[in-house]
Amino acid sequence: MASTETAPAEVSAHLTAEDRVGLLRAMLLMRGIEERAMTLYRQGKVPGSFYDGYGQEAVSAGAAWAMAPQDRLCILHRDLAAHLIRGVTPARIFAQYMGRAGGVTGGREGNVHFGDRKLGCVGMVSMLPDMMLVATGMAMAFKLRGEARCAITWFGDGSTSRGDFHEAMNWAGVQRLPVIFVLENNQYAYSTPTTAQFAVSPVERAAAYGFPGVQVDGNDAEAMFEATRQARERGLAGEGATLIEAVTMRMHGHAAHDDMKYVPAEQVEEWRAKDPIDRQVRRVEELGVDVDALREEVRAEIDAGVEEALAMPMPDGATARDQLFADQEALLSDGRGPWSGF
Ligand SMILES: Cc1ncc(C[n+]2csc(CCOP(=O)(O)OP(=O)(O)O)c2C)c(N)n1
Repeated sequence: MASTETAPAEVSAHLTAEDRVGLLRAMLLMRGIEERAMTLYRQGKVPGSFYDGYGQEAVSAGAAWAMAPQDRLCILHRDLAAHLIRGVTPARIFAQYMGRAGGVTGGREGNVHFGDRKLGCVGMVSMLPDMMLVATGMAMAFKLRGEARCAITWFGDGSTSRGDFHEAMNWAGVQRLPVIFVLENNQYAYSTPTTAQFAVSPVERAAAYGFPGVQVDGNDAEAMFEATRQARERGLAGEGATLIEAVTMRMHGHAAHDDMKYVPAEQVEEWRAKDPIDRQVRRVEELGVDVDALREEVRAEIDAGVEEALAMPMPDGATARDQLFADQEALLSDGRGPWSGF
């Protein structure tokens, strides 16, 4: 029976102390990398604009932590922690931002549009929210092949007003697909507030398509983990899709060029007090972990990553047309055993 639920706030029994520190580490890395990238952007080293997920780190970290290697992730531009958790290194990310040869796409895509197939991540499609359809299609393939795998994707509140959102939700519901939809409700779609976006809480829409919608504190990495873990279990048990509404706040402008003057200052201050990293720091400190040392370790990793990326060459123009189309033979024989290709 479809329902709308609120996820429990208590600590997940499925997280070890190491996991809890790992979640904090991933969020610190995400924030540190994006802050450094903004500086590189202002120095003219990152072409295009720059988009970040400041204040939303728990949404991608918590959800990605619940996924297994054989699962597939359609990651959006505000979800860097998911790439990090899958194993993309800071150096490759900085190189991607700067369009260098060593970036994930080797300079072939927009700076935040990337995905390393070998790590189970799909290159981002910019037309929002088409990644919902891609994730749904992958889940359909898993079901048809009888594979115990799940697909997950993230998208914003603005995306819920598009037809593709409803198409993906409908097909996932009709087919009871192992797919997890993470609605990153960060209160604004560019300058449009949610009050101008939907007349009902979007999480309630899941019921209309025959699967549960769960509202989660999106600034709580552990709650995000637990909600996603449960959604994944449902998917693998053949019980179908789940919509997770992660309630959070976009703490920076839409992109580097946007000063978000349209957001009331009190709203930003209110959410600053709910910072997802501060929250995880408090928990991890209770475990007796030296968070200053962890911050130092993360900073050193970022410094080394920037240095490595800055030393990389720009791509060779002669390779510009390489890797634009799938080579099916290579995809099916890339040595990843049963999870070759997607
Ligand atoms: C189909 C489509 N229309 C317009 C855009 C341009 N665009 C990029 S991001 C964005 C706002 C998205 O808002 P939301 O889905 O809430 O995500 P957020 O940026 O808040 O994370 C728009 C309109 C797009 N990428 N795709």
